[in-house]
Amino acid sequence: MTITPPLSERTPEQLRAHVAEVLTRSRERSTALTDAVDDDDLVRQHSTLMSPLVWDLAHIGNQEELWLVRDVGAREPVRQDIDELYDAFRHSRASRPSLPLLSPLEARAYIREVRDKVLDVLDHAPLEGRRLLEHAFAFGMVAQHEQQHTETMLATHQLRQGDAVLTASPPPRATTRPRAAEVLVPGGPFTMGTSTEPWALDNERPAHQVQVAPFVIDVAAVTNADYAAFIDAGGYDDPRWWSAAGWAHRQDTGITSPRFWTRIDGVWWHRQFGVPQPLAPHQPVVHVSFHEASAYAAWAGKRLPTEAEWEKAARYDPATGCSRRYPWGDDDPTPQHANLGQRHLAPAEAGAYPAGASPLGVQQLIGDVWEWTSSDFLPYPGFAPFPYDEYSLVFFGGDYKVLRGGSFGTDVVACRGTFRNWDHPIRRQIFAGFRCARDPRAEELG
Ligand code: AVJ
Ligand code: FE
Repeated sequence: MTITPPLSERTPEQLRAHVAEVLTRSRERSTALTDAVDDDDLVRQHSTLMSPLVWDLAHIGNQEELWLVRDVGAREPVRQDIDELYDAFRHSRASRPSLPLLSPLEARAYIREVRDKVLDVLDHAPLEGRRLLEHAFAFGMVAQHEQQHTETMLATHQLRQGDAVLTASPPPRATTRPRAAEVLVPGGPFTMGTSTEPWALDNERPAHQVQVAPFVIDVAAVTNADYAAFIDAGGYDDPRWWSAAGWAHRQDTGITSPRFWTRIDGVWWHRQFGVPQPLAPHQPVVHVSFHEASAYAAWAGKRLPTEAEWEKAARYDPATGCSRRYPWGDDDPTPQHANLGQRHLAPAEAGAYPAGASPLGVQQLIGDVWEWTSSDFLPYPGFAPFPYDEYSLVFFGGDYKVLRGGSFGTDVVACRGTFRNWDHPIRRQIFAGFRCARDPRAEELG
């Protein structure tokens, strides 16, 4: 294994090599996800929640063109005429199939032409002088953007009807049973967010101190078996466990189980990327809304963690009082640490990544499933939009809950201990699960 210095200490040559590597990896994945289906499938809308896959593909290229060809590279536009079509704020996802989009052939040619120019820009751009260029931030932002859309495309694949087209090895099994089901996280100050992580996005900044009261958090995410027990206990029919908005949503939609679940002769099955599977009891539950997560937690006598609690569980090192980059330390994730990057097409069971545990013993905070928190998506004190308002600013204060930690479908480049995701509390198509927390009992504080 080669030891590479942190991004902030790399030479321009090392940064350029790293950028080329992450851009290549993201393009291999978007190519694989779009080559896996035929053209008819690429232009079709598999769900009104999602864009046609061919829209994501050209949108990836258009963002890359805007930031790296035109802004950083100061080159002539490749296709200025299509900016409007691929502006996510101009057209709802539901309306995108009826737009005069680039065909699959045109979209592939377009993103290739943009990428060729970008690799040339990468060779020549100074990696200093502008905040956008420092530590190659703009390149890192574009690579993260492509990987965010590959996860979106993976969610589209999960919604797609028809035969399975994606394959991957099954996730690892648990090698250890966690020592305890819960851990106590001590109260006191904690540094949340970052001012030093070079590729952190605007909403993760700046680092700031928060006071977090002592709390107890589950070592593992809620599993399919745990969640099935909630269903069997009548959890979906008991308004006591649901918030007013959650209960209204449950009544309006008639939901009685996570998305993609069906019960056949008393046995639960779920469909994963076109393959019906008997429910794996020890894997984290996935495809539940914030409302379902909150109802489960209430039924279990617990609650969801706040965003600050989640991040303290993930980053706080009681030995030093400092915040780590990841639960296991400051090293970038490896396949031993976490289930990331679509290496597998499912979350791994609780206990499968002991090397990824936090100092306090909390497991699998990174990877497997995005974890709903109880927090609204709001700016940190001192937030400044960068480099554009539409990444974060326009979403603050909306009807969004924060999710943390990344899923099996999140690439390493788009996953950090500080990374913040958000979605509407009713959404279930994302790879979201949750873990529970609670206030400590008096005798636990002693
Ligand atoms: C951070 C995942 C909520 O996909 O809507 C992609 C990321 N922003 N293109 C999204 C994003 C612009 C964003 N999320
Ligand atoms: Fe986008």
